[in-house]
Amino acid sequence: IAIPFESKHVAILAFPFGTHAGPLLGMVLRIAAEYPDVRFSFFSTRASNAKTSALNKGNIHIYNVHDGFPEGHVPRHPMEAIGKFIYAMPGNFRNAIDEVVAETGVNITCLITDAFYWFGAEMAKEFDCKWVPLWTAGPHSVLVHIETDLIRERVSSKSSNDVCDDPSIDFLTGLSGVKVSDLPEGVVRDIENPMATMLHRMGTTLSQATVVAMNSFTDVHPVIADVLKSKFKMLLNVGPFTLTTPQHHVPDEEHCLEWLKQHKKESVVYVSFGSIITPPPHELFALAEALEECKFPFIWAFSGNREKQLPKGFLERTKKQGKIVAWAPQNEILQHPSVGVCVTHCGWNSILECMVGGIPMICRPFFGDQKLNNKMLEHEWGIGVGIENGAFTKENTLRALELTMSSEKGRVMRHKVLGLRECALKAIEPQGSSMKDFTTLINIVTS
Ligand code: U2F
Repeated sequence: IAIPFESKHVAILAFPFGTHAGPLLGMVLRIAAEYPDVRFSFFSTRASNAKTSALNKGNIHIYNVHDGFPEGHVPRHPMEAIGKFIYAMPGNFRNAIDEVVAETGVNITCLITDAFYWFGAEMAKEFDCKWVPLWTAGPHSVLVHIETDLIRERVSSKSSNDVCDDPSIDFLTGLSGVKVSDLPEGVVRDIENPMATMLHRMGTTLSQATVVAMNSFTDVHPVIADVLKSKFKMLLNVGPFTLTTPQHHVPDEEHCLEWLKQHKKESVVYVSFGSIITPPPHELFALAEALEECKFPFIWAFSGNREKQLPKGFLERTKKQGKIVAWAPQNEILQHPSVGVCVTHCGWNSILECMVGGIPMICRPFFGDQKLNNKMLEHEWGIGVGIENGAFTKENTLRALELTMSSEKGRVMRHKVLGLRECALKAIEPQGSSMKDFTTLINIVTS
């Protein structure tokens, strides 16, 4: 029987901050390409759609949703923007979806959302459709949100009987050695803010999803993958997205890749703190001093004010040694053989890109899942080293650079990360786990 044109309608609800909407759009691009007769309506804010260059394309239609602010208001801080947006949802999404359904006359048959959106469970019931949340970070971090109630209960009873004020959460399979101080804020402390409430609600509703998709591959942590499988109706590891979905092209205006060619194998330090973070001024200063003194060539993705925030004369003195760019073609840089280490805030996308590139990491986490990611990089996978005492000083940064670039420990780290790279490449072979999971995902979304 011929299926009538656009009888299927997939609505996609993106989280419009950090690196969330881009990977979600990439996943949708891949699904949509295989089913041109299914309509995909992608909803995010105007600012987010502009950043991901989301344009109407074939069967993908892009819509702006209200960001929660009056017209023309510019938020002073990312947290202000996030708070207001959370306050505006799900109403803003619901209004936009209702308009599109009325306009097209095609009901929603599948709802794909950022996993943050706990209300997806209820909305899917109302639409009588499937709910497919995408968790854009690692398996260990979603587990702590699922187990938040248990963690809170155990930790409060522990700390009242115990002298220890940083208890471990080793009662959770796969997370031995993880302490409360490694957890995202909002799990145990500071639990009332909008982000914390959203993540807590997410943890209690993901089990209702038709399937939970994750930007990961099974061998990242098979034990936790099994635990998650027992919590969800279905878990599909469909990453790493850099290998499984079309990537947003970052222009190389400053010719970083050409510059890398002039350097020896594994000799260059790459520095980036993702899309939200700029380290505090004294740490930027210390990092710059360490880079200059270590003499390793470097590329630094630096979005701040170079002249004001870096040491006096630094730009002039290091113009041969280093390259500073506002936004780098990071994914390609991390695949280049000249790169020896990545200094990172431990965002999940950067970690996956380092795994695929076979690059060890120096970790300076800031918020959310980043401390937990740092813990896993150091203690579970042995492919990263944390900055001593958690903040850059010239001395501790020099020690971390020395360790990763020139010591036996660094060599072992590189060996281990190359092992993970192999696993990622295996997962995307035609019969590999991520490829199989992607096929299942496409079938569920489009059937
Ligand atoms: C949030 O992460 P971020 O956006 O801060 O950081 P990443 O997950 O590491 O993603 C950064 C992406 O931006 C790219 C880089 C990554 O794909 O290749 N990029 C670039 O192309 N050029 C640059 O100069 C710098 C970066 C959050 F903060 C994290 O804690 C979460 O783990 C993450 C995923 O949920 O989202």
